[in-house]
Amino acid sequence: MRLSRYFLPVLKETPAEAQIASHRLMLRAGMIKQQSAGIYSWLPLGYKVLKRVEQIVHEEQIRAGHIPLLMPTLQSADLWRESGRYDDYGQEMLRLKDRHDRDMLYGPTNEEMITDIFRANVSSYKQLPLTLYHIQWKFRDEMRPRFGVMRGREFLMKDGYTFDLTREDALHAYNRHLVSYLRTYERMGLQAIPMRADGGPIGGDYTHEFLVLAETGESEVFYDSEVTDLTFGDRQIDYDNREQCQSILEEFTSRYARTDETHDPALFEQIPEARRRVARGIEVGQIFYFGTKYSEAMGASVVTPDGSRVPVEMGSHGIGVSRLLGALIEANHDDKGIIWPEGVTPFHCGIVNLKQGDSATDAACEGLYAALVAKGLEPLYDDRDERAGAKFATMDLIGLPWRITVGPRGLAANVVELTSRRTGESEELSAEAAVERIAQIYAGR
Ligand code: 5CA
Repeated sequence: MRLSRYFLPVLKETPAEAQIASHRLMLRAGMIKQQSAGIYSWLPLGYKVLKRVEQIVHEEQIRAGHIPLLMPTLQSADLWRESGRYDDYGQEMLRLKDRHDRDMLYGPTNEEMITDIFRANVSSYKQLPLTLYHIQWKFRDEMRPRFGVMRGREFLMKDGYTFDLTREDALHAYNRHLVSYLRTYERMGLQAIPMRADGGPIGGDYTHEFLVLAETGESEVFYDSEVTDLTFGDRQIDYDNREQCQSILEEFTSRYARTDETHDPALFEQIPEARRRVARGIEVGQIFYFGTKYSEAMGASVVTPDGSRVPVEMGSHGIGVSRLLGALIEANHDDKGIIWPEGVTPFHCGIVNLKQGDSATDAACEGLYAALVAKGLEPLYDDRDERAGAKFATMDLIGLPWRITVGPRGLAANVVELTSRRTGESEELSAEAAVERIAQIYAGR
């Protein structure tokens, strides 16, 4: 993409309404525009990152054997009357009427609808296990929408629903989700720690939230510092292997790590004092096992091997896809702007032409651009007729992990400059070597 032809409405001023870095930077970098409280347009740069995050979520869900589908945002109130949640959900639910005066709602989550799909189509244990998920917009009329996409009213969520014959099978589905989430967040360059939590309006007494530690997080968390040493790495996972999934769950959840809802001071005090941590975190996902809460209420049952009928065992598992952009920026920025991890960056690298209009630098930049594209990479070429300082400031603000700078002096010596956004370190090398290096960095991503 050439910047002169792109739509990147960066702001010079720091927006007064934004209280935290990620909100400020998303506005300044031209990623989002607020349309109403907690409702945003995703401008091209923001949309691009959102799609990258979504793509990683899809790939990891499919790898775990989960099946994508798509349910609508608008739902009939009648389904929610069956589960009893139409009245219980309260003011967070956006309720509306269609032209026939029928009660509708904008879905805050989809347990009822997926249970309806299940009961209409599945009746035998032979069709289990089954995990269906979608990535769809949700609406929750939050009392205090704030911090940009972090606590929106309209937000993008991945929600997956598991159907199993027995409690044991359902717990394996829970473990599988925990493992797939660890992998998902790590691929994005984020550490998200599973912590014991509370079921809230979804229900269920067995649930973990995934938290990214950040001073600006909305949740208070209590944990043993050893949990921050755990990494998933590139382990090979067989998602059908119960022992393997169970042992990963134990590895990541046996140490104390809880949100304030489930915090137990007496247990916490048993951790050696030097390892006790009280901090704040951003909840980027939550998994729930709730058994037959919805299947019983809505008549979703299956015939068992002995011919009897039992309500299906269920769980639901969510990732805050749009919130993740806020969390990623909270965890990756400095005073100049965003620093995207390579896994989610909107463009693989930037190209800065220090002397736009000079035939030699223009030609070198075009050559670099073509060579990067030929390697399957997506560069953002700043071809505007601007001062070098302004070009650097834009690149630093939007946070591409790598920048190639091309100027007359370097070209005379046959080199360009390759700069890491994270470390600020630069290196001079030939244009060909720079392309090779970038290609290597992204190989396999
Ligand atoms: N049905 C279940 C899981 S499928 C569910 O709705 N879970 S949830 O309520 O925990 O939401 C899942 C994730 O969505 C949360 O962990 C959080 O990351 C994200 N989320 C929830 N509310 C908001 C909001 N107002 N703005 C942005 N993201 C949100």
